[in-house]
Amino acid sequence: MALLTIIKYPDPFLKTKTALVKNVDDSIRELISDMVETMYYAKGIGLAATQVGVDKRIVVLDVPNRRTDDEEDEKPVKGKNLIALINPEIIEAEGTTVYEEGCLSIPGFTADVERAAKVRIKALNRNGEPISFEAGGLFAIALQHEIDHLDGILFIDRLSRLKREMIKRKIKKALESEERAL
Ligand code: GNR
Ligand code: NI
Repeated sequence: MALLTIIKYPDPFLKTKTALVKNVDDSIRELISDMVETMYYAKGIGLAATQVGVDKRIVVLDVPNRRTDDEEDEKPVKGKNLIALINPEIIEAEGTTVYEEGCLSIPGFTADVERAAKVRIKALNRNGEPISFEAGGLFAIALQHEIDHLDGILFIDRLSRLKREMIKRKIKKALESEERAL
């Protein structure tokens, strides 16, 4: 087990479109364990390999009270909801929803982001077996946020040009004043 370093914006590695995992072997499972440890340490609900400087399509998530869809009568799942996905893909998307997102790679900043409300995901699990499931609510939002990271996309890239330029300027200012404080 090891803690990994989370890369921060504007590091250009965050723009990497990561590579498919060809073989789910012990080294991949070890990377997943390290990503899970890092996600919990950083108190995130998800983490993508891109954020720890690894050029592989792997994400881990633990969204509290996640539900697999947004059916009215479905009870929220209690406890830990840890999931690791290899080569995840969105194969269906439905509806739209807006949520105030944050990112461990852009600490201290949030913005309202519009995404699909419901998604169907296809991926491999830790044993290299194919899985597919539907997600709604915050789980669906987090899945889209993490899969975006694997394509080099940050939540600020999903904002209107005006809002994106505003938040980028704010982040730049904050980073500059951090620099001056050193
Ligand atoms: O911890 C996280 N919280 C979060 C909140 C709203 C929408 C997306 C997220 S993901 C984020 C962790 C992270 O940056 N994952 O890439
Ligand atoms: Ni993020």
